[in-house]
Amino acid sequence: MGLEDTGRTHAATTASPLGVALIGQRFMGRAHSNGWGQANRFFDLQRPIRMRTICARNAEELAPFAKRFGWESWTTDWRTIADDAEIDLVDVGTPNDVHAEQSIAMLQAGKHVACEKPLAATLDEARRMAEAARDADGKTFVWFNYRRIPAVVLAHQWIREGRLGRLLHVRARYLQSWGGADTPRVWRFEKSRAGSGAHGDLNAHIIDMARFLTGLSFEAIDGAIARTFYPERPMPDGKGVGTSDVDDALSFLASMEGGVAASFEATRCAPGHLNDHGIEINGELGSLRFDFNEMNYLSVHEAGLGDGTGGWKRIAATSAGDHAYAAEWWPDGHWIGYEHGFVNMAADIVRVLAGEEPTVPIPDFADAYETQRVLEASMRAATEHRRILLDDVR
Ligand code: SOE
Repeated sequence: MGLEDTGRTHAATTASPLGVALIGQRFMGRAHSNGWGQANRFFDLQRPIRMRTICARNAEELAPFAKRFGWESWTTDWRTIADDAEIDLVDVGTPNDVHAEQSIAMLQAGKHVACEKPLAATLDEARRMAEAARDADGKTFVWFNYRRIPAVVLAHQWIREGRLGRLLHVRARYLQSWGGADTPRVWRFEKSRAGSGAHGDLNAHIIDMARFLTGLSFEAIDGAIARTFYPERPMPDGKGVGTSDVDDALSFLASMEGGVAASFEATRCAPGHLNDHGIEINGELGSLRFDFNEMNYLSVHEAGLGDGTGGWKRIAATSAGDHAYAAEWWPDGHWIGYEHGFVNMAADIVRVLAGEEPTVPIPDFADAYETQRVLEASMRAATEHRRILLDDVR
């Protein structure tokens, strides 16, 4: 896209608005609110998004939050959302232990549901959510937001076109640094609320990414190691210490369909790795590498160039016409960031609800349940110190 092509005008739509409610107001509340608001501005959508209600527990913070992000109203009682006929879709952006209760209630009330990842705190809850989705009229979506980065979409396309040939090897990591000894014992360190630690929070993303990019399922977890480095942490109110009973790091080796050998690592205790995740996929004809810290690029290597011109190529995935979502944003080479994944996802959700195809598939509850099975299997492999077959985890 040339510079003169920016500032596109958007076609006015007369279709009925899609009424959205969001439950949750913290980090994901901000990311999702921004997603719904910006999607209206940057994408030509068949149905405009109406940001009807935001729900969270802290009334004092909620009113200014609603105003700032453009929500029409707010409530501290999430159950009232089920009765609001103006709401078509409920976005569940709460801690993991309430995903099941809230999502199932909303599906039973006839709403579409977009739930934050991981799908649930436990496999049982995830299974109940997938079953409720199967029996409901509403559609479901899970916020694996990194699928919606243009360079990731390009990787998906590259593999679908067979450019890597037979896939052989996957290597994925998700490292963060915020979980050191001084980090307060917030809900993310309570097993009863989060389900697991770095595993469900971070491995969930790269498991989804591996499944999405390769299109292959997991067959076995061949070995895993989980560690809780800090079993006690200072309480958030400053009064004493509390138990942290989740993993601070979990790494595992897996067999995927077709004999693909895969490795995954997650920790929140890697100083200097602020939000460092990436995936490498190696096949018979070539390799590719995505690194979030260079999220506008996809690195690719095509094997077989034996004339001395081989090597890695970095593709800037920012060109309208060639790269997903690029036409909606800025001219070529004007980078996008973390928040754009959420905006792109909000737009794709509206497309699906208007009967259109999303840019690339959005995981629904059935799909995210498959990721949850891999989470469960690898946690079992770590705690039972043995190989776990995915067929035994349902
Ligand atoms: C915290 O570790 C966190 O916000 C995750 O929960 C998100 O899913 C990840 O994208 C960024 O880090």
